[in-house]
Amino acid sequence: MKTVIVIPTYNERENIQKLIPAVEDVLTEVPEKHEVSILVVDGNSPDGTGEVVEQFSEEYPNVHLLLENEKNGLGAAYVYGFKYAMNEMDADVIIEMDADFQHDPADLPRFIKAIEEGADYVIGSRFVKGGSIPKDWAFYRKFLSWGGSLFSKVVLGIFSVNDFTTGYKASRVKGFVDKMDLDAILSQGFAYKIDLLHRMHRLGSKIKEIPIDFALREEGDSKMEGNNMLDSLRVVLTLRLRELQRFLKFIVVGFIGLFTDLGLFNLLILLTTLPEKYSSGASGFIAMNVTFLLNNFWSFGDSKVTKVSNILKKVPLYYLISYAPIIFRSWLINFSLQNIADNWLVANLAFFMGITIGLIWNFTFYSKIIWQKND
Ligand SMILES: Nc1nc2c(ncn2[C@@H]2O[C@H](COP(=O)(O)OP(=O)(O)O)[C@@H](O)[C@H]2O)c(=O)[nH]1
Ligand SMILES: [Mg+2]
Repeated sequence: MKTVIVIPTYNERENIQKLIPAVEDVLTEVPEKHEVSILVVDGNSPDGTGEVVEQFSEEYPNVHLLLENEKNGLGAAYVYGFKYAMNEMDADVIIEMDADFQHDPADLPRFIKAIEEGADYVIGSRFVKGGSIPKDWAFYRKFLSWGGSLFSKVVLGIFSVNDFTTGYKASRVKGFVDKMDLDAILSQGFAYKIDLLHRMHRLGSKIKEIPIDFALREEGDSKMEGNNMLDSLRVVLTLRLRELQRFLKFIVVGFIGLFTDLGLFNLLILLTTLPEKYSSGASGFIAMNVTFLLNNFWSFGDSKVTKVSNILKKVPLYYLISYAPIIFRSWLINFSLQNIADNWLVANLAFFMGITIGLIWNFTFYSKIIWQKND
């Protein structure tokens, strides 16, 4: 397994001088079968961080330097590093790590082990049992950090994660990072982390949080941009809004499907001699295909399937998913009439409940199985 530790730097000369040997030291504990490299992405630091890394790369063959033209933000640096790690270094796993010792190199083997044990996305979490943020942080800083994660959790509905803005992580490339359009990441800065996490989650990655102690910076100053908070808020809300848009479009498609079905059914019974049973079957089948196409090219258009062979694979799945709630609804109505009361109101309440559950069911499985988001 090839692992690349991507470390972005800007004016981290003092830190990187100590960090590279420290990481190399820890890597001696990692089993031989793992090939681990260090890729420093330097934003053309005026303090000569790049030169230091270059010297190290002569001493250690697994140390690489990627030089940006200028400081472009943390997200931009990582995207550059991710692409290089995948395309030029053949990475199976990418680890994100800061250069300032806020991330303890001693934790590295735990990340690698967790991936080896089957996790696709390992999050070094400060907000789980055993994890921590610096005690010396002012109350407002602790609150912002914790509150920001709670906010993201609730708004994005990703309840399995407790730390949304931690920078110490490991991601599996195959099936996950390689499926993302990294150029479409929502932020050039710190907030890219939230978008990346959201994408990993949407791709169905197996997420594991491991506790980390987030230390104080050893040398130098934070490069965190002042607009960080607002930018993160923007990313969280944009992601939510996009999801909401998909959902609203999906509801509209549902209505179009309903009217197509009803219209065709009436046309068939009025204009042909087909028995009602077959007319209903035919109109339902056509409506289902119409909704597939509308969902594919519109509601879920940002992850549409275009290759005919892929469409042919997805369509039967779509039928299966979509028929399940219809069968369930019939059962629910029957059950309610027999067990609650046999009247019009109960039948309609059960019908409405069935539709609501069906909507959630369909939307969930369309999103997770048919149209996985990978932009
Ligand atoms: N290449 C590059 N590295 C950056 C940039 N911004 C921050 N870094 C590095 O990213 C890591 C995390 O940044 P840091 O300032 O410590 O963020 P903080 O821990 O949130 O205060 C450090 O190693 C920085 O040197 C950037 O714009 N470009
Ligand atoms: Mg830092």
